[in-house]
Amino acid sequence: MSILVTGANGQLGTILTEALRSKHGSHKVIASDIIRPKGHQTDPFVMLDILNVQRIGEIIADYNVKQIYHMAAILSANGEWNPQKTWNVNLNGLLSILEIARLTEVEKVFFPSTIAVFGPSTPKEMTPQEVPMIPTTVYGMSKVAGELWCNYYHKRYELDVRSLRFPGIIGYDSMPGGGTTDYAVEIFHEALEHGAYTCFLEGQTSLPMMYMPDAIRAIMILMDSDTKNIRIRSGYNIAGMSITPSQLAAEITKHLPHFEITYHSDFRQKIAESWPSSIDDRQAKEDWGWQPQYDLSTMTEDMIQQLAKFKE
Ligand code: AKB
Repeated sequence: MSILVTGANGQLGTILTEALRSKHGSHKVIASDIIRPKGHQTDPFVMLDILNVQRIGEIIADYNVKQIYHMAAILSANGEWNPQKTWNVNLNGLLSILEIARLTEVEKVFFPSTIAVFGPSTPKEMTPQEVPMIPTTVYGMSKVAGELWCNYYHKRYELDVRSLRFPGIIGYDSMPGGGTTDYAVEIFHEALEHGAYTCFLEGQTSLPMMYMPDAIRAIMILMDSDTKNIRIRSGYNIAGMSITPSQLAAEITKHLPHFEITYHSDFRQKIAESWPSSIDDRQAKEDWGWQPQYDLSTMTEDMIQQLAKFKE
């Protein structure tokens, strides 16, 4: 049996593939992406355009795939440059995965959802699990629809599909691409390389974030949990920390006293303002024991230590 990761060259996909390989053995985890890996990904790697339904089917049959981590997606900021393409990749890609999983021997599917499913009419503070969801980005729209399809495939066909609503992910070993929360990774690289960063969000914009090790642990715990504990089949709220660019900059300054931040907001500011500032993840805690391990201070310390090693 093997495990397929789509979008394996992405920020989360890269690290998730490594984690799954350490757990299950390298040869059992098939990394796939539309672009060739830049170095990180080792074999087995297969090229896969998620809109190529026939190719998905061939990979699942050839490798006897029993679990799929469907990470391929276009993120919030990039999605706004090409709404139709984003809808097509994000929603039709998922529908192909769900349908092939239903018709084959695939036992479990993981679908990453996001805080982008929420919109301006959603309560901003400690956003509950079940709330109005009228997002303003096509990425958010595709993820709301995706959650509903996951729920549908579970209820109607008993497909074991599980999902998390990720906040912005901060990590040192892979770069985000095209998201609204990307500033929280860029800031570390710029702080270490140039001692300064111009942030594309305003200083007081509070957003939910999570350190990469917590994000990977959340996926692993969720996917290993007994099916009877998984009461939500759309997407679970999960929280790590809630931070603003100025709080993050102040924390970085404790380690790099000469670091300077300036602000020059762009279209991503509006997207950020439509999202929650903090998340109520009680249901994930109750159902499968979710507990984050990193806060702003421990995450910042580790990020700087790890990145400094790379830059030596
Ligand atoms: C983005 O900013 O688009 C993503 C997300 C919050 O889903 N990081």
